Amino acid sequence: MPVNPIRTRRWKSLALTVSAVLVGFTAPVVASSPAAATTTAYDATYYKNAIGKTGTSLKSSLHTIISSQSKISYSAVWDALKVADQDPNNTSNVLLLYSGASRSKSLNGGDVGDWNREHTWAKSHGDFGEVTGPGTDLHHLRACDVTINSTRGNLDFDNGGSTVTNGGGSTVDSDSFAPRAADRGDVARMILYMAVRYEGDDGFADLEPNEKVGNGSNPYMGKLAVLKAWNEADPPSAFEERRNQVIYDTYQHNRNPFIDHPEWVEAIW
Ligand SMILES: [Ca+2]
Ligand SMILES: [Ca+2]
Repeated sequence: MPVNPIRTRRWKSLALTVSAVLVGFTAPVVASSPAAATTTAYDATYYKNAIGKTGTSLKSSLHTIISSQSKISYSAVWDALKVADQDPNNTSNVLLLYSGASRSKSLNGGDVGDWNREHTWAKSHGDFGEVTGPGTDLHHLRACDVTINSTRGNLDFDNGGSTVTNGGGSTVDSDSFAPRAADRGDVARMILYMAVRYEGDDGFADLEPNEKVGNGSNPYMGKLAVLKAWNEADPPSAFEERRNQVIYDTYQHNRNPFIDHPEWVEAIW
């Protein structure tokens, strides 16, 4: 079910084509369109102070907007994920990040075959752990198969590697992990939410994307260029938009701006 009924999209490439014709030459054919410019039901309210901005000005405005939030404990994350990550085709199940598997909500735990709480921004990258804050922020916490969560570990994100068993098409090598195609945009938007939300002004590290793998315990996550491409290739789905709305309405009362406005990724980075 669409979350924002008045949400509309128009393609930047169309606008570029029109302007190119106006100045008298033919626009080149682009291989892949940039993320669609969007309008949402929240532009006149929640995002009012960010609309029209770009670059560091946009990032700063969004940081202020999304930093106003409620926070939940790590133990409360279990039940929140049972709501936020619910399988749209089976209300008894959650959908698992990276693999796309559907699994009973009751199988939360730490054993093989269970699902647990994946920190998409690995908690070692900035050492925020599981105390209330970035370690319990639902916008990057996702239900995930225990074994696949362990395979991902704290690896940075990049293309390539060998196929992960039961990973839905996810791949891994010694220094990076790539989710299945349908989760790549989700991961990019979660990582970039964290970069905007956490700026080092609230007792936690300033989280930022960079172009590296092997970031280890540094408060960085790579690779930015790959995450940007994933944001373009896998736009927000109904599942992702519902999840954003559930977190906003019920738990944290803040939003992931990149699910509402995926074109803001390019506007900032
Ligand atoms: Ca997706
Ligand atoms: Ca940051």
